[in-house]
Amino acid sequence: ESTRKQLIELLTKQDGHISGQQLSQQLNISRTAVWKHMNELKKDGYEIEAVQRKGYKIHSFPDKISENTLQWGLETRWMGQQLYHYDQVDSTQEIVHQMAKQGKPHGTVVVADEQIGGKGRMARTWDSPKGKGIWMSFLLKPDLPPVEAPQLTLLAATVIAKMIDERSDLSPQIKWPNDVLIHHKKVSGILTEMQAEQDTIQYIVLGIGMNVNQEEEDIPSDIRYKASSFKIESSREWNIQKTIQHFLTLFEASYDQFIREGFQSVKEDWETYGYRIGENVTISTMKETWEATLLGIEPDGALRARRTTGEEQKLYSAEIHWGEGGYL
Ligand code: BTX
Repeated sequence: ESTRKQLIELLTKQDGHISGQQLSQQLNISRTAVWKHMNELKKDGYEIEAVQRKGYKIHSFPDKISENTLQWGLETRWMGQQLYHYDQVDSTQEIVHQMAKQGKPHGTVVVADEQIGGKGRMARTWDSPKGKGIWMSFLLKPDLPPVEAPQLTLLAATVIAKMIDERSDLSPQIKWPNDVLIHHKKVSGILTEMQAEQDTIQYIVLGIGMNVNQEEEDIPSDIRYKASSFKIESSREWNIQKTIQHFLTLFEASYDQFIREGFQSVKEDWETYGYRIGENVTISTMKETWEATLLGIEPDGALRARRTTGEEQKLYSAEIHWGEGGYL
């Protein structure tokens, strides 16, 4: 693995070609081993030119995602240290649930190019077309009481918003609890599923869908009015591997801080991206629907709102909407 890394470094540093002889000397491996590594790299989507008597030259890095390319250059300590990539799955959530039962560690990540049974919340579906987005789930084993699990959803939303913010000129916003919006359209969703026993969390499967490179026509027509992608909103293609790696790095740092310092650190970040705070909206729960002003989030992540009667409320689960078609 480290030979491969060094090989890629040598190829990248060189302007022209680098001979098999030089590579074998510098890496301290046989010419045959060099050749085998080259074939592996090509399989992973690296474009490498081989010219007789001149040697090798790297032309492009892969767009094709693999476990290797995702882990290469990933500078996390625990997040994604075990990482699995699939071309097509029903849902990455299901795979991580199975892995949890097999005893896979905290921080295990599953990424798929395509989901044919992508899940949203409450039995809704999540459209996950091939190669157009990031469809991934992680296994987390926090030492927290089950009531605090929803805070991880807010944490994940904050990390997605921060990642978009750092990689573009866009201004992402978070609609409580779990939608990330750009220009008022949903570009990402989060699904948090928990396995708990009385007072302890056994594990959490945190699923994240990010619409990255969809064009207008890749988005199902019935949700086009409320859904978008990073590409549509920024008018450029995004590198999916780098976006995943950036996300995992930021997630690890935020998660560690959250565990160390509690929700306060997340709350501050969340508030910089909070959507429609201070505005009038319609709130629905299973029982009723009413008008309210969004006030912000509570120290525990619950939503705070004020009814038109003046009464203030703390909400742990609800849907927020406004105007016509404002339901995301
Ligand atoms: P949600 O229930 O908040 O949103 C689902 C609703 O969003 C759908 O009913 C539909 O109206 C709309 N929608 C469906 N697909 C998309 C899309 N691609 N972009 C924007 N809007 C859409 C949000 O649920 C939670 C989504 C989590 C998805 C991840 S992907 C990896 C992991 N595996 C899996 O099966 N789910 C999670």
